[in-house]
Amino acid sequence: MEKAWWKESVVYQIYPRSFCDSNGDGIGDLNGITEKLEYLKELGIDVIWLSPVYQSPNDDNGYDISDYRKIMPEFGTMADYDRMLQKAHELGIKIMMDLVVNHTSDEHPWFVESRKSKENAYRDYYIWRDGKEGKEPNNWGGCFGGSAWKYDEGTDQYYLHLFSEKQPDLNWDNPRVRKEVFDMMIWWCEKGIDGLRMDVISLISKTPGLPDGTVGKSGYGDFGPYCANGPKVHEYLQEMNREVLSRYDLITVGECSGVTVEEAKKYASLSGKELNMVFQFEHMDLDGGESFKWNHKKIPLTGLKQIMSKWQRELAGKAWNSLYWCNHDQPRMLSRMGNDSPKYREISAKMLGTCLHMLQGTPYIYQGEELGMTNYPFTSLEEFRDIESINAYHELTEKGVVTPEEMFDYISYKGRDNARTPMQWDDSPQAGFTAGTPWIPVNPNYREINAKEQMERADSVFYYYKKLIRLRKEYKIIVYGDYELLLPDSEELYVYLRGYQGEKLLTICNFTEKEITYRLPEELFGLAGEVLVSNYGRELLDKKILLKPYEAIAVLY
Ligand code: TEU
Ligand code: CA
Repeated sequence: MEKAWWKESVVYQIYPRSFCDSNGDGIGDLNGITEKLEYLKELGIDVIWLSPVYQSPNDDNGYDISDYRKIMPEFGTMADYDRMLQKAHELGIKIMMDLVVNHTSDEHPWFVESRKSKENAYRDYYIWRDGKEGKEPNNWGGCFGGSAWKYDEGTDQYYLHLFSEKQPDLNWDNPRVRKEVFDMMIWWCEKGIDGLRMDVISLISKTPGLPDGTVGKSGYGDFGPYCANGPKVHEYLQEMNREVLSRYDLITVGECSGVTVEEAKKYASLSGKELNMVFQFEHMDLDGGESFKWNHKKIPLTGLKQIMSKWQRELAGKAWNSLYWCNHDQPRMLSRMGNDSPKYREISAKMLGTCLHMLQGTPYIYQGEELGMTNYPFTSLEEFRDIESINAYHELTEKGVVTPEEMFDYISYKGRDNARTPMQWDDSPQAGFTAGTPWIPVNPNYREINAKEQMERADSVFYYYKKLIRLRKEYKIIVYGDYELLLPDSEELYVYLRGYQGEKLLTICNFTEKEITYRLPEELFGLAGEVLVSNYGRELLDKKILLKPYEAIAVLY
């Protein structure tokens, strides 16, 4: 397989609002990130994916952009940005920017113009339609509740917004829109950025006619089949690749809700006509249900293994995988598939890290994951900030679909704010995140869980992650080896075997707090194995071993 730096990299995601506040206003900022670059250097990551830092009214925390070429004043200035970029580069760290171009903010000048009149030169930058018999143009619901259409009195038409009503969808079928987006991308590339993470890029091409979707529990139709992997998405991404991406040496990942392996083979084909890789959602959606993700179910391990294995196997030699357990849209994986009680928190965090980092693909670490940060212990609705959780709470309880008690439990368990509480730097007030009042409460467990404590202790989650990252640099089998799932039916163990140029790498992860006997596969009998990493400090692996709670071990043969 052809080697590439982005296949060998480890990416670290920063959610700027919650990373580090340098000026005491309670909001993380660019100078805060610059201060912490040495910390990331110590961890050993190669690339930072920076969630949006552009000018935005913050209806969806920066995923609603009103000026793509300006920095949000709360985050600093363009000079601060340039300093951050320069220092990152001096330390050998690359910067991947978030590209949010399925939609803009309704405060973006294009939309301000567009809504002025039907004749306006920018009208066709967005998706406007007449109502049908006094109602919305079709039955689609938006991701953040309600209809996906908003009526605009001025021109007596509706505009489409798959997310909040302050996030109108751009009309990618308009060549002028594509040209504007590509020009803006070139502007950032010329600044020297190293990569792009593309927000819901799978949704940019809508099926003509915008047919009604199947109605779900919310009472609205599902836009998925008519927006995800739409008819022209590959054509547009190939155009983007020709016009922009191919001219620079970038790492690119498309966030592709609704993506299947078949589609991913096109988006992320090794032929390089579109993107390097995609973020798929299948493993994260395993605990979803009738009302979207709102429930308190657990991801079944057999299901997780089946999906991870499908992606490992099917993309092999054809396309490239991304690997993630966490991001700013997901609750903490440690509280979801690990065990966040004091007894097992660290050991299970290391197990989850091992399980992900020994797979094929480019791993993404979300801020705080390397410390074993957990979900937040919510006690009231006032502690939530996220538009998705708040809207869903009101919509589902008011419709009587879910009781308020149940819904509170669901958003506490699954809500995105679990990932967005401030990064825990030390045990001083507000976890050293801010000298002021943080925009969202700090998790009270910061006194035990924080970067300072982790860095003072050799057996911490931090140093374990550091080792996982280093192993990927040292052993090509981790990056390029093939993959075979063992024990597919075990609801307790995730075991897989990688192979590369005559070597074998066995990874064993116990996802339970039980002690479990494990027998080595016969093909490895008699071979001398070298333990690459073990969360219990095990130094060799016998033919038959008693795995400890949440034990993980990777052995090279
Ligand atoms: O997320 C897209 C997306 O699919 C989410 O709506 C996801 O389903 C949800 O967050 C899971 O709870 C991207 C961004 O990552 C997210 O932060 C934005 O809110 C969204 O796009 C709109 O830009
Ligand atoms: Ca600040």
